[in-house]
Amino acid sequence: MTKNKAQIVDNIIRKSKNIALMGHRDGDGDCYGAMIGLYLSLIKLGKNVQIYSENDLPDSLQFLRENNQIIFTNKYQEEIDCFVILDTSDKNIISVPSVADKYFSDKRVTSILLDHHERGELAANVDCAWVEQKYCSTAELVFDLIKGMEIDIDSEIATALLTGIDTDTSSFQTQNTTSEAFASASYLIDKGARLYDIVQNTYFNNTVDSLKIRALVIDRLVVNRKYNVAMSYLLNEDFRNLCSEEASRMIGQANFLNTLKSKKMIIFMSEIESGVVRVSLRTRDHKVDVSKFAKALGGGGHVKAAGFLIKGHLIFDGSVIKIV
Ligand SMILES: [Mn+2]
Repeated sequence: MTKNKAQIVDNIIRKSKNIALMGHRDGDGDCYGAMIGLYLSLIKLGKNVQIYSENDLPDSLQFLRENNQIIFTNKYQEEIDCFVILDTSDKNIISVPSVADKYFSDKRVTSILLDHHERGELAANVDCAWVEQKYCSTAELVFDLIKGMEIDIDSEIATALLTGIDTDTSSFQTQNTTSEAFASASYLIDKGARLYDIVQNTYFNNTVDSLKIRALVIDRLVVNRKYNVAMSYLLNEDFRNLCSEEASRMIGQANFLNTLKSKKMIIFMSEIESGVVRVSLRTRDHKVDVSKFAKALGGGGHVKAAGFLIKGHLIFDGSVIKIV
């Protein structure tokens, strides 16, 4: 299956001239790492490549463009003949939906999905969906793709792809850390991937503001003893005085809470913009599948890490956290 998909994607890419790449909203290390790794690889094949993103790279990932000139766009371009979506199978969280819709409805554009989340509705919308949950990260899938295409992996490509593998496994600690993930990482380090830079930029990057935000999250932590579920939250007003960079650290808060011992589930809620609450679910309990909750509530993700968005305002009335 992998071989066939890789071959099909290889063929589509070789036939295309102008390729657009797009990830999901609030892109993380895997989303941007996979996109930038693929971007640099396709440039080597002589393709014209655009990365679509609604935001610029977060500060913690700026090191990925230290030695190259990658510019993101959000403007529709008519000449695109191949559209690649990475790291999400959920149409609702795609980065620039207005442009994506145009490429989907354009018969001249061949669309490809590269993802390691549970197969979602996007898989049925594209011409070729290569979606496999065995990959720890989309970056690892892209690594297999470009290695199969015999593209020369230089230290910039290697660094971008290792960023995806390292961040999506929380530095090889999560359950999706396979021997293949280590083997891919080892290969990429041999190709010059800057592991030390990745770790310094993505894990040792707290600011005074981000630590104060964490203090709020810890202070608001409550445990529902009946269900053995721990919860915390951030209000929209908590973000108002902070730079947007801090708002992108919410996934980090959920992962941080997930270090709690013997809890069935972590629920972390944050009003990421006025009237939009992101709920992140985490578990380390082998019997719990949080993706089922997320899916039932219109979101998605993995067995151990998932989430969904709810329209409404987050309110804490002194005893109960409500979304109204
Ligand atoms: Mn990912």
